[in-house]
Amino acid sequence: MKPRLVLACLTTTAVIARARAEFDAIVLPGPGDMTVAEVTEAAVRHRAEAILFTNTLPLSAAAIAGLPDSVRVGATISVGHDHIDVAAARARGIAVTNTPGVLDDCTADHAMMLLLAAARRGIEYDRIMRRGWRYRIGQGDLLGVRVSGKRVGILGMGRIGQAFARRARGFDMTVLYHGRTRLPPEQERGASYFPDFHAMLPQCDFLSVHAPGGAATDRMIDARALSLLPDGAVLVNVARGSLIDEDALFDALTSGKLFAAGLDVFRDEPAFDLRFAALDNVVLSPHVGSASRETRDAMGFRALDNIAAVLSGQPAIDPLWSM
Ligand code: 8YV
Repeated sequence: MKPRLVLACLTTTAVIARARAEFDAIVLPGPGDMTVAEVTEAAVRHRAEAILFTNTLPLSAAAIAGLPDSVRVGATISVGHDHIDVAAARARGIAVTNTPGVLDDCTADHAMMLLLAAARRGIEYDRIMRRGWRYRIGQGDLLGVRVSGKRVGILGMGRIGQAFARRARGFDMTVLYHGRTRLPPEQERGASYFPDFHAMLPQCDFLSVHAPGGAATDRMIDARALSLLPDGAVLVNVARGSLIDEDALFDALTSGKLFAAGLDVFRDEPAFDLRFAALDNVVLSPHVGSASRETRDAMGFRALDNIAAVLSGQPAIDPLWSM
């Protein structure tokens, strides 16, 4: 008999096919990801042993308490796990896993795309073309800011931050970083470490956010932090919207303090703050940092590998808690 799985999120055809081949899988029926109530109902009805989901499912302590005893593992198709109460899962003995490593390059690519588009006004230029152009643009009109050779601060120098640093070096940028701990030299690769986040900010022409969400980093980028950046800086966030005070960011973008921002993540998703959509100096994307075909397949497969490991009595590959 195949193990029983609730597939709670929309994912790629290849991942769904593998889930169906290897598991007795309940595949979500609707057009969207399952809600907590739907997951609970499906898990009870199906006596599910595993749940495959992503960050659209808030697995709070209450949600975990509502799961049937049959559930042994929950695998999120994401590296971020701020949507999961890991302590509550641990208390119930439910293994929880994420998908680190496989999405670093694509997420870093996306951050660089947003940085370049924000600095060089990619969206505004595209809009001019789609409206037919046909007027003169003077040498001094519609100017962006130079990227090459500038200083970029990286908040959160984990795997994705380091992948972003590699790209920044390709643009001859000077890399500064802040994180909880200093990296060993072979990972730091010449980047300057700032144990004090605020001390780094005045030196950042660009600031790119790659730290985890959650209470410890909530609103790290607030009005004070933004005021410490040089005038005309550019902010990029592909990590979590919770790291930013969005009112303060809106003020910094409209006052001219920031030249531009590139935002992939928001405090409320998908109901993001529509004030940002009205600003020409903001490049927006709908939380798609990892959204290449190859990477989304790799993330889904990694999550299935984790489930298969746990259900066969092996240790999880990417456990969020361990014995
Ligand atoms: C999303 C992410 O999970 O891995 C993460 O933590 O934020 C992303 O990869 C993915 O976009 C699905 O929402």
